[in-house]
Amino acid sequence: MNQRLSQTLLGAAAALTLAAGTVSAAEWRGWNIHVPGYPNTIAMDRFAELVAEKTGGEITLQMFHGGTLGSQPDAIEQVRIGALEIGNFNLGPIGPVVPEANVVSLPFIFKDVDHMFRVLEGEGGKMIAAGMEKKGLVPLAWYDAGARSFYNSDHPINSPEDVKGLKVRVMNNDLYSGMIQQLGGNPSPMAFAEVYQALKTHVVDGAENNWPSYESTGHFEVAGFYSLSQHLIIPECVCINADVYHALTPEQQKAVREAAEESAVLQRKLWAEREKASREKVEAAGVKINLISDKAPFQAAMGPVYEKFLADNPDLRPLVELIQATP
Ligand code: GTR
Repeated sequence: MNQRLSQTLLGAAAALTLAAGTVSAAEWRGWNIHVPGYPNTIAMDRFAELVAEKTGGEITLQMFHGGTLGSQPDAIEQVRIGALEIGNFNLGPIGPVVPEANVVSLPFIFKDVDHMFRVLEGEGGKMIAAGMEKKGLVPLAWYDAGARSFYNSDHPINSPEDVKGLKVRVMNNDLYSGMIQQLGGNPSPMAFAEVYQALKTHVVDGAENNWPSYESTGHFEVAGFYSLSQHLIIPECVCINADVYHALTPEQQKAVREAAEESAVLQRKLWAEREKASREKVEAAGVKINLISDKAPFQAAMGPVYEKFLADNPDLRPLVELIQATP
């Protein structure tokens, strides 16, 4: 073979390899809001490893933690339009975009975390997933985010009267603003990353979250009264852009789903451990924790929140009733 011909052949082979490489290897980027060591952070890193393993390296996922790629509402938008492929989202900020997913943000709708998972694993979960998919998000698996309770820098909350006049940070979702208003407080929708400073400088008096987030953000250092209202139990998802998901081969879809489900098993185990550890840590730091012996007045105050939601979304009444009827 003369030199020119062999060079041409080599060039062609290189071009083919390159082309094959670009066609079959996808590089995804994923968003997560939490810090290193947080259950979701560890589980999303495991998800990334499993995606690579199970697709034989056809797909790789680079995770960006700590909200470095933007706030949660922005990241949800980015995954919807395909600027990012993957996100580990809380269904709270998804609610304003996906009415079906907003049902989980009705205060006190779930009896406890197990009830929430029973709903998600049944017909309710299918309806929520279908709603999300219509808006460009496919949930691959559900993560645990425990129950959210109120905390503030002023006094323990035992009854709705104790919320009166308090400025409380909420996630961006009108349901949460309505919830605080019904309790007589002033809601302040704000990005997660801004809450520590806002509490510290008394721009807000309080906020609400689960044990691990209350602890990992340092909010307990600046808002030392944690009152166990457990008013919201909101699931989180490993979500993928719908177009990206549907462009995968059936084998790849299976691999990616299995990877997400396996990461969820890990997340739920780590979550249970971290809830305990976080509570112990804030208790040792001097946080005053109080149980609320009677939650009925809080629940009763939510009547108008439910009524408005159902008036705005009459077609979601069956889903709300399905959840309430799920044992
Ligand atoms: C956390 C949740 C985050 C974010 C945050 C918040 O519990 O895991 O996704 O929603 O709460 O309050 O903004």
